[in-house]
Amino acid sequence: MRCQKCHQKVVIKISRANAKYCKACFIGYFEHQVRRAITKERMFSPEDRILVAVSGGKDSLALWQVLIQAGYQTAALHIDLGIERYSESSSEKVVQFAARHGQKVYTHRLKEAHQLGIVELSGELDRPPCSACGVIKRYQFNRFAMENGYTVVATGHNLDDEAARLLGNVLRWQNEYLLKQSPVLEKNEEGFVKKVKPLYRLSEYEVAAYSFLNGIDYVVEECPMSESSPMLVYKKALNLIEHQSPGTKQQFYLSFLDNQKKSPLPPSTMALHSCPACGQPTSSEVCGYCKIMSRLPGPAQKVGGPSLT
Ligand code: Q46
Ligand code: ZN
Repeated sequence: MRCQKCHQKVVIKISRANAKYCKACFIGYFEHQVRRAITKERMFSPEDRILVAVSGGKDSLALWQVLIQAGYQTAALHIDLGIERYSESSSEKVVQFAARHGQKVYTHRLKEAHQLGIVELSGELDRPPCSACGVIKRYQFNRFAMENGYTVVATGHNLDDEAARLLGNVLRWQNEYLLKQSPVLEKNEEGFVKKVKPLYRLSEYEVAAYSFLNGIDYVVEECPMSESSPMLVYKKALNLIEHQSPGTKQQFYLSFLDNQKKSPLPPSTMALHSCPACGQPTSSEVCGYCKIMSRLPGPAQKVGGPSLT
């Protein structure tokens, strides 16, 4: 089988686009999709200082690599969740990647900051680990970016992540969440820094292939907590449909984005203000992060910025 662009040997078939590529043309296609996302959605420019949220997995490291190669100014923030073997190998991959590319990575360690990893912390709170993890990560990325002059936070969410999230939001008709489901969330005066998802047009399979073909050394093991995450069920459901009808996943998510541009949902009526405990923006009395911290046992938890190395 020959590449549709240059007739070299095919290394990947992309059913949803009815395309087949050799290694060089696939890498070209992948990077073109990222560039297209950045320009089409006006994500950032070379003047921006980009904070990449890196977990050590394929998505965030592939994103970081594309941005470095394209010459953007980047640094990364990694959250060490304190999950024994998984967090150790994730942190190791992130640090090695940064060293190999001469880039700066900051790490926030949950166990150093709170004496608890995400599993123990969610047990204390009687809350699913992924829900506590989401609050902590969003808070730390935003706060770190604001306090250190980063103009954009970039995450490695791919098409599968976004389609699964959309399915979850649609199943419950969560309008407030649907409004935030965009590859770009602009900064606002209340203190949210701009957030972007440059891989939103690329599937998980394509990101894995790109990482493999580029020799990116990422942590292959998934976070052990993902087993209990509802996102996994939504992904499985969408994969089942995608298998029967290739292209459905991208149509589902990208058509939602198109419709949002043509006839947007009514804007949020939620008013933001500064959290009285930490100053970060929130629509509740105190922000989700401070609420979590106030419920942890022991001496009052520090809500300040991350302890970094
Ligand atoms: S890292 Fe955190 Fe995910 Fe692990 S605890 Fe859940 S949310 S599964 S992206
Ligand atoms: Zn707060």
